Amino acid sequence: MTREEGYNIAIAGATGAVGGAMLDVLERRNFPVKELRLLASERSVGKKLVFKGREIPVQLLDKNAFAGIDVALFSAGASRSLDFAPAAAEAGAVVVDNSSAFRMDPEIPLVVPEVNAHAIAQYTKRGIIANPNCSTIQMLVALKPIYDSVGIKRIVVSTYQAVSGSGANAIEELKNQVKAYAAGEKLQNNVYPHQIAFNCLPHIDSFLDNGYTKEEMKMVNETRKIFEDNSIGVTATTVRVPVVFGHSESINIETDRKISAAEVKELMLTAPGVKLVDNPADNEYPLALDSEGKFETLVGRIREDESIEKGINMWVVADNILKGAALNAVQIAEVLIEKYID
Ligand code: NAP
Ligand code: 3JN
Repeated sequence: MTREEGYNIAIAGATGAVGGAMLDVLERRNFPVKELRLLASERSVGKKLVFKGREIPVQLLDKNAFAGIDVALFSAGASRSLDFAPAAAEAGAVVVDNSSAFRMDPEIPLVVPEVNAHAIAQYTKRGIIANPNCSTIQMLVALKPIYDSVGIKRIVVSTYQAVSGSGANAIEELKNQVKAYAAGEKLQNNVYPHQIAFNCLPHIDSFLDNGYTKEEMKMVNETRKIFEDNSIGVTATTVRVPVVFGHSESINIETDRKISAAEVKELMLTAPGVKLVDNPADNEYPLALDSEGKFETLVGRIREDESIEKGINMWVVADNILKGAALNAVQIAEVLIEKYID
């Protein structure tokens, strides 16, 4: 990092759940911000958001909003990314995009800094870097040290995803349903096709012809791209659960070479971005409630899969809005200013 006075940062979608978390993460990590430009729809123009105790008015997200910007963090949905990210890159900003719009584009790097920071160098092709889906990010933070140590042949993952992954309306829906249930009133649902309170919905994003959901196939395809390994088998079942923050994942892997549970625990102790929480004797294991507000991915319940020769089971939890979205994007920006832009 060379620029002492800081960098000009834009947040597209600043008024949203992820955009708001980006503001917090920039502040918590003391990112060297010179100008912060907050962008959203017409609905929010003039509204003020607070950064480091200072009120900043929201401006309109349009193609002319990026002059002089060094890094543009996008979290305004995939269609806004398709409409405006190329214009931001054209104006000279490096875009870090949180949506699925560019993730599988071969010219655009898809990055989890703890896993494949080297891929950031490819940003020069299009001026855009994609942030993976939240469920992929936390899974790969936990699996990368095992992948490097003994190789991974196959991953079987089931997710337990918090409602905050569907935005602020979904959090309201869960809370309102819990209140209505307690009051003995009729429960209303608009965001989800079924009641989410006291329920589990094996349905995240839309269904595809192969019977999987888009969310499930994001985990398959993004894992292969990030590990640069098209031979790795991945099968996912993604489930929405009545939790507000923190995605949990039950992960089963088949490794190329045998690894013991003790060796996996040892690897997790030094794995970047990981906190080992694995002391079942004292009822200590990763919990969604404990992940809220944390930067680390919590890993526990590590044990050998006794049904196969070379298998491991683990339970992986992270704050889906932080490591799953805002934090990962800011970490990418940190690498950009440290290594690539001055
Ligand atoms: P949200 O709370 O609904 O916020 C959406 C943001 O986009 C708001 O700032 C909104 O501005 C802005 N926006 C919407 N339509 C716009 C338009 N036509 N022009 C300009 N701005 C517009 O949603 P969120 O939960 O923060 O998620 C936002 C996006 O982030 C998602 O759609 C997804 O692509 C991505 N995301 C990624 C992950 C991940 O797994 N990495 C996780 C969650 C979300 P107004 O307030 O003015 O409407
Ligand atoms: O549902 C979740 O827990 C994560 C949601 C992610 C999401 C929500 C709306 C649109 C995405 C994503 O990041 O894959 C998108 C999208 O950009 O496709």
